[in-house]
Amino acid sequence: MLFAIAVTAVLASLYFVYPISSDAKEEKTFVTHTGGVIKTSGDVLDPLYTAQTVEIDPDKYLREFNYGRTSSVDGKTVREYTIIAEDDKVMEISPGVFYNVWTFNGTVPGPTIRATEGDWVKVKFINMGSKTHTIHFHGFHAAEMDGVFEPVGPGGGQFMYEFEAGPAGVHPYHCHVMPLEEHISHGLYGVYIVDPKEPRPQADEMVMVLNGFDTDFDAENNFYGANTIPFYYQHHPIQIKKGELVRIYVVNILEFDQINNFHLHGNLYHYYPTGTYSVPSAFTDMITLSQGERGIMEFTYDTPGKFMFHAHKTEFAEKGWTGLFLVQDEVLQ
Ligand SMILES: [Cu+2]
Repeated sequence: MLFAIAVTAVLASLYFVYPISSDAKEEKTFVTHTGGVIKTSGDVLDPLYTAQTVEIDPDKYLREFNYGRTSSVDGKTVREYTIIAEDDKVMEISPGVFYNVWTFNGTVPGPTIRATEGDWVKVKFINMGSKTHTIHFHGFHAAEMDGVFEPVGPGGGQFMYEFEAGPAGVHPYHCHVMPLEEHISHGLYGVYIVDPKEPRPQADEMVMVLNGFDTDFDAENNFYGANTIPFYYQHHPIQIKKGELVRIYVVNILEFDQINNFHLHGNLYHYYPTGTYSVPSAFTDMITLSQGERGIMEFTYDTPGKFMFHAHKTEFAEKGWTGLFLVQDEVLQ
């Protein structure tokens, strides 16, 4: 009897050490916010990325600023950029998920255009797509530079957008051709930063565009992310330094959903709506943004470690909009 109890106890303990794993790959069912049912083993919803599987590189995009070709005319700084639209590329936006992205300069989002308030900005737009496209910049410009009533035809059509940079802040740009929802959701957008004449304090600066993809064309996003690739910064934490000011230019361009948000763990940030205020409007760990809303976040971590950032709309986080900051000690000099 004692022997039987001992054997049972040993077997029971083995069960907990070596749990039966036959259901590890079992498909789980998720119900989306509009009632759609998704079945997945988790391989798609929480993928592991390798460099080989990423055609759009969120690490490169994060801290890459395009200041244009710079010259001086009558004492005024002129910055010239070239943006080329295409709409025939199919890219792997998540392992095994291929999607027809529409791109500015070959990526989603397009390049981050950066100038200083008062600079003269010239953007040569070339439409190499098969559909009509434009660029509509937010910010100050003349009516004929609005990218709404000046359609640029496919197959090499061109337009020169020219305006004085302003106001200082963070602004989106995007195609403004109908159906707008289709042109934006496929990826024709980017960020336009205008620095104030008196520069902001030195900081580790980065750009985060909150976006998503409707990969089954039901007017509902299947994936969410910061800078396009779902779960990317979860698997590739963004390294920042303890004690260093971090400044994030955040833009919500998400189509189909009413809101998006940005929650930071273990810390709070100063938030400057549209980046046009010189004093923050909030000291918070979460902001909520509708489509086109944007701002500047500033924060510093005083302790090393891993800290999450993600949409506090849980569904978005679970479908890709989540990441990590890896706070490291200062490098000793
Ligand atoms: Cu377009």
